[in-house]
Amino acid sequence: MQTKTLDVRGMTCGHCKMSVEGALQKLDGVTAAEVDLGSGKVDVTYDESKVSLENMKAAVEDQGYDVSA
Ligand code: 9UX
Repeated sequence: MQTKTLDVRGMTCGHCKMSVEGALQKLDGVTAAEVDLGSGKVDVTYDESKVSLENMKAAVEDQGYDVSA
């Protein structure tokens, strides 16, 4: 298990938080995703044998946000 922090731009309201957390938590291998709206940081805990950083970034981008890690 591993934890990483993603930087997401464009999240401003609580719905953004829910969309991004939901999209990440839906991925097989992600066990926790927590958005901090103020900073745009997203802490994700995941099993690196099941899901990659690229998978997670793609899931966030699919929700319409720019992401870097
Ligand atoms: Mo809230 Mo986020 O109206 O893109 S869902 S700002």
